[in-house]
Amino acid sequence: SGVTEEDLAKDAESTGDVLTNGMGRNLQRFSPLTTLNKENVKNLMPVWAFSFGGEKQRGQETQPLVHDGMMYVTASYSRIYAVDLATGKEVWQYDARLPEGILPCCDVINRGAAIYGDNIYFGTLDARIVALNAKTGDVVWNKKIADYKEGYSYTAAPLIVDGLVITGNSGGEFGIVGEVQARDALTGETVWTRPVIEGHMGTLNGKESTMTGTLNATWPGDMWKTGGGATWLGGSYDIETDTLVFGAGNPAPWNSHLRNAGTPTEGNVGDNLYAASRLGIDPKTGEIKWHFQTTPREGWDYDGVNEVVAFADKDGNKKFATADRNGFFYVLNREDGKFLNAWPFVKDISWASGIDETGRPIYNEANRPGDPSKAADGAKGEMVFASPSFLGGKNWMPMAYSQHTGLFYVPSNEWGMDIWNEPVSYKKGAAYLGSGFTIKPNYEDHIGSLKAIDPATGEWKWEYKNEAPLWGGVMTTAGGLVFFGTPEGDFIALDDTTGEKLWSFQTGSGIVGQPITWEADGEQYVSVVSGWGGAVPLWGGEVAKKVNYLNQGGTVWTFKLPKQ
Ligand code: PQQ
Repeated sequence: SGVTEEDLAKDAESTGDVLTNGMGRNLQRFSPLTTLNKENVKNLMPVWAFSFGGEKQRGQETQPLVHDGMMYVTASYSRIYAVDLATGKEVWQYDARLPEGILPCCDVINRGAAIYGDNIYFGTLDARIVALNAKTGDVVWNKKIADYKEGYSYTAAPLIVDGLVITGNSGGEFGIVGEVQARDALTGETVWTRPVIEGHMGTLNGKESTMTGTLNATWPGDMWKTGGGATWLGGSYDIETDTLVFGAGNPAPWNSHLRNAGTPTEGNVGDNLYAASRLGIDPKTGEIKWHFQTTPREGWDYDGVNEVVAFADKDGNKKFATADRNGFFYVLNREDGKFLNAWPFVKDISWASGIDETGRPIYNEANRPGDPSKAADGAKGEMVFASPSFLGGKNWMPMAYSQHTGLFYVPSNEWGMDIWNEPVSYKKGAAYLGSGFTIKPNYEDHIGSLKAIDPATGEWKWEYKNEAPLWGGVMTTAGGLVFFGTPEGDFIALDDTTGEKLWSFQTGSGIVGQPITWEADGEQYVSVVSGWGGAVPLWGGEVAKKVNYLNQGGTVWTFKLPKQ
């Protein structure tokens, strides 16, 4: 009953299991199931709840996997559980022994596992990747991705393509270098590595392969050596074009004036490739096939990591869509990543007035935080109020695409920040920002905003407002439902065409997890993990104070309709 490449390839259509992060390689988070629908969802009831136990709580951002009568679910502090699907009883548990001194920037979270053959794969906060036997939880192999003492960590779900386990890395706030690595899934041996900051050398089968980009073309001096661009959200695989798609985070440090290689208006000098970009990568060799940079000369912490969803438009044209931290929703060509269109998906974007026909932002330079070296005291550059905040119009939490409505359901947040730059120099294992900031809500009554967006026009068909910032994944179904959770603890189903609330259930802690659905014996099940945390309570400034009453937790909730 080992999971094959074919099983992974048809995960989006097969309804009996959930084998990939994203509910299919296209990351649509769309289920063809209709058993549960607009008429009967009001009767949805919990069937079991599984607690992660212990005193370790904090953010539970995971997406469970379902296979062969078991659920595999990761938890905070690098834990993973196998749970009996029928009863909710634990079958095995594995806790990674984390060293003192790990440096995750944004909570001790994990976003999920991968499954292939007889193994389960998951990453740990000390920047390792572990293969476990799916039946027993015994360790098959355990490999180091990078040195946690330098600030590297790992929070994403690994990706499996053609017998390779493909991973990104975290650590962008510590001047690390973003990289994608591919290992043999059976042995854990490294096949290739691809740093995403130009000037760095890739490897293939233990030998140097090619340099990323052109040394110093878009970076001044040695800045590329500690250039950031963490590939921290993992990536996806587009089978149609045989391409891995990975995003790269913000360039380091945040202070963009330190990263200018010349006159910013000339060519792409100072763009800091390939930070704040999406990259198309050849899965066999690790060679970069294309790139699209969302925020060149990034200066607001607008990481370019957000997920890229593959879909077909109304005329059947194959496209990508991605909702960036910077507040713009992009549609790209699937063959070469070329820019097709972009529209705002949040209100009040202040740093750019739009995106030009080449895909480059039309900057509002007055909204770039000032250069501290030009300040009278040389210590604090001019402060600006910029929107969206550095936590983004949308952060890591995945959107969903419905083949039923042709709409994207985008979890967004309406907030801004005071931001200023400060002098900074690189020190191994220390924060490398050169910025200070305070996040503020843009509206009195809501920050969270789930929008239904038409990818042909950028039009918002409806908006569902939530008081606290939305921080969990979205799922949609052919039954006409949109599922998501709130930090206030409600797991909610909306009507996919009107946004009307059809059902909700209070889970006892904030939801920052990613819902799934599957079918067994003719019944449709829905699961979501509840447990408040992630970046908002840690970095949210005035917003964090506003939501500091929310309780932590760690529970998998599973629902279905009562038996007729
Ligand atoms: N992680 C969260 C979260 O899980 O709530 C939010 C963020 C991260 C961010 O806003 C980040 O900028 C971020 N950056 C990095 C990085 O640059 O390496 C890593 C992570 C992470 O691994 O969780 C986050």
